Amino acid sequence: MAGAAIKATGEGAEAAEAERPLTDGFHLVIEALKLNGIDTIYGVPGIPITDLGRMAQAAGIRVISFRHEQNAGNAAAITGFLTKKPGICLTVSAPGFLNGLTALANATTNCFPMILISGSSEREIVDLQQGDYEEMDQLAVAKPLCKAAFRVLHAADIGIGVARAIRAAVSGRPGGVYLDLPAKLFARVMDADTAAKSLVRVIDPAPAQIPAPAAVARALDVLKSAQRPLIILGKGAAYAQADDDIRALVEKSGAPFLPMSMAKGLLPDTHPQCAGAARSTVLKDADVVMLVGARLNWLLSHGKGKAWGEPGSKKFVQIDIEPKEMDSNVEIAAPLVGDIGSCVAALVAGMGSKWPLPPAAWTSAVNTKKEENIAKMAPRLMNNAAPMDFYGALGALRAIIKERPDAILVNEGANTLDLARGVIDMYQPRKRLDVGTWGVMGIGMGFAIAAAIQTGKRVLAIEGDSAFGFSGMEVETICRYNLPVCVVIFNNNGIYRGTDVNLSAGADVATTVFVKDSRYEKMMDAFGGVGVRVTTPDELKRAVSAAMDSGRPTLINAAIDPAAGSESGRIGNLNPQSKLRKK
Ligand SMILES: Cc1ncc(C[n+]2csc(CCOP(=O)(O)OP(=O)(O)O)c2C)c(N)n1
Ligand SMILES: [Mg+2]
Repeated sequence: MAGAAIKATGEGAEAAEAERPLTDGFHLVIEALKLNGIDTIYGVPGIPITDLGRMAQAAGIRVISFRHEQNAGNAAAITGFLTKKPGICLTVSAPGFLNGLTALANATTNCFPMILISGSSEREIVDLQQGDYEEMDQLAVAKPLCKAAFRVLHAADIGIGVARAIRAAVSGRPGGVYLDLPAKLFARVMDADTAAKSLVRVIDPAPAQIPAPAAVARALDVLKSAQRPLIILGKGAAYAQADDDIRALVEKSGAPFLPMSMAKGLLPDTHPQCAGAARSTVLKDADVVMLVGARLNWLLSHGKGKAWGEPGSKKFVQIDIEPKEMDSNVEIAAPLVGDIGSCVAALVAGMGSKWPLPPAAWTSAVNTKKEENIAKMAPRLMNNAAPMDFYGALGALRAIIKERPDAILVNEGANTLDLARGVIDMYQPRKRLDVGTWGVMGIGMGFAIAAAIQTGKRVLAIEGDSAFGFSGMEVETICRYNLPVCVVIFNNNGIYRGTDVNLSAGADVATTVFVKDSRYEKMMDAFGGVGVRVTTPDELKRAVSAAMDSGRPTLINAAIDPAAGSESGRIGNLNPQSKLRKK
């Protein structure tokens, strides 16, 4: 192994012994990762992991250094989503660790497999709280925020520690894992042969979880009983990489389907059964809803309330790998517990060749609604007004993705997010990456960088001006690694809108307002990329096309009418209002 270069020093009779090859903690961590197919690490260097990054790079792992750990963590998280292997984020102790922790918690919430590996300070000093350099009991802090947390104290345990972390991240419902490596561990030396034997290759890290035949039969019975079936595809379905079986399930069933944000493109949004443009109709009127890797959380109004029509009017079939997910918000008539691929394959097999199509009254009612809504939207997307509104700008970007369906779209913001999700059709699986379950700002540049690195495809990041600010410094990282990322900032001078006024007589601007007409494109210029400012949809389309053709790091500052957005985008209903506030 790589550590064999180190020789023990000794004297006299111990000379032979001294020639025994040795290795150390640094090499063992790297070898353990490589043995398990880890080829990329995202992180920020510093004590005690600077050499670990260097040596990992020397050993052939791609080590991508970021400007802030949260962005490195987000890159690792989305790598997990895209590859089904844990993405690795490497951070320094206490503050670096905490910076990475938001991404780890977000990965766990979104069921993305990732491992946050963090160096930590000396246990003896930390535990006696004697004020070590970057002192923190990181394991205790991480534990409630991730799926599993481990600490390795002995070099001989590095292999097993890495193996446990990998298996914990990807098996069952995937999630974030914390691996604590105290500084002393890296320099610990051990006999190279013994060390090699201590490494663990994780066999079958995410074993198939086959659904019970009775549960499959029950699910099919419920689906068959439907007069108005609906299939909802969640990002769990996208993660599963069971694209052909999912398509077969949807097409055999003949049911309208609704993709959740990151499941868009599993089947094209232009598919005749896609009910994305008739969302409120299908949610309200369906009588049987089959959830495929989608949770009944806030994003689906918890499966109840006004959006879901008459109380008790629906039966749910739910496919999920996590048994606890069943009945989380409403009764599930047919729980199907297993991995999505196995469950969907079993359903397709059970449907046979004579599965009845849903009543035409249902599918044609959905289609009528859908066509009505699409027709209503069309002229808004064609408007070439300046200043641009969201729809005009998104109409241009929608055309770009239609022309380049294999490009990856990253998206965050409020209006910029909600409207782009609705307007931009996706055509291929796992091409839309966004704020996920938490609606978190700050994923933009980390996701974009990892998407470019993992897939080699063009990346288009559509960012609200506020959203961009959370990770904007990583444009330097994009330039440093010369990544084919085009960032488009929807610049409406603030959060939701740029027109708010300070309610007091004070001189400060309102809390949601930024510097007017900021020249974000100069940030990209500063690092050698292409910076462009555009004010019309035509200019926007031209600039993005050029960026997608060239693959050069590009930032397009798109001036959007500061009055065009609405408060909180499409989720203003979640925003508490003061009864006392004057309107
Ligand atoms: C980490 C985090 N902090 C704060 C928020 C609250 N938040 C939601 S959207 C948003 C920014 C919206 O503004 P912008 O990105 O400019 O989008 P716009 O609506 O203006 O298009 C903020 C700060 C959040 N979701 N996540
Ligand atoms: Mg904005």
